[in-house]
Amino acid sequence: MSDLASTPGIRADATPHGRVVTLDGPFGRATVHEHGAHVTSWVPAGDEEAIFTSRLARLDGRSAIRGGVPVIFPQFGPGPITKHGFARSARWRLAAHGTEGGAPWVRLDLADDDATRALWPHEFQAQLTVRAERALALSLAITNTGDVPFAFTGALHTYLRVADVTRVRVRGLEGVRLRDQLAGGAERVEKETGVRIEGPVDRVYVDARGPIAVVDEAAGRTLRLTARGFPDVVLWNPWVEGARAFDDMDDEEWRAMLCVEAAAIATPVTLAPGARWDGVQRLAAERAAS
Ligand code: TA6
Repeated sequence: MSDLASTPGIRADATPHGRVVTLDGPFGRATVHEHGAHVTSWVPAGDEEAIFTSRLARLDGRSAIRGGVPVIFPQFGPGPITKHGFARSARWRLAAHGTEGGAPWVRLDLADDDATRALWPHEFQAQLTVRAERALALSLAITNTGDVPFAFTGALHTYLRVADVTRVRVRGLEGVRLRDQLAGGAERVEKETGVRIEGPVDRVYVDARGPIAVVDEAAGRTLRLTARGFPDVVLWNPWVEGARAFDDMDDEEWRAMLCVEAAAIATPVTLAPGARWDGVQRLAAERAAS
């Protein structure tokens, strides 16, 4: 592996909460924090920010960052351990980097330690690889490094930046069974070809698989998400009251975000000793031709 400082398109800045890495290549610029392996920005070349990070996000090296792409592992929840698991607030380690076809990439690793085993008694290695390609590609790999099987749920809890969520349509979910978390988990089948956000939304679309297009009418842009290995999709917006209840989100910011999360929730992933699972999410932006 070449020295990070001399690799074109990659910069790592030391901060009190760990290193912050910038990938700046021909296809766009991404920012990823060692804290949580948390991506907080993706600016596709010639376009505007595609990821929402709250201006009140706590960057203290302990809290989960409000916005960006929290890595949810080993539990989406609700469940016996910390909500959304511990990976998003753990210090990952910048483990590898390089460029491929001109696109810079980094890999961050997290392994079990006393603190994680106190919460979840398993040995694992997690790796998040971030590639600033034509699409921002996030690959999460989980390996069972212990000698007993374990099961986990997880997600790439992606906060998309939109100009006005009330004018967004989400395509690609029609006909998919969903669990409405705001209705006690009641299930129904999505009827809309373009799902509109008209109030608080918190849904798990089970076995969605297809590509998702977030048509952001007010911005004149479509954000496209494709995933492999993550069968489910979570759609979430806290709306007015929900945003007010967060002290790390500004009251009006609910309008500028929509979470569309590649997830493995409905059927936990079981890994035998030595086995590895991986999932990838790609995010690309497309402008409507004028
Ligand atoms: O992914 C949707 C969700 O699980 C919601 O239920 C909502 O609470 C959100 O995530 C944010 O969770 P957080 O723990 O980051 O406040």
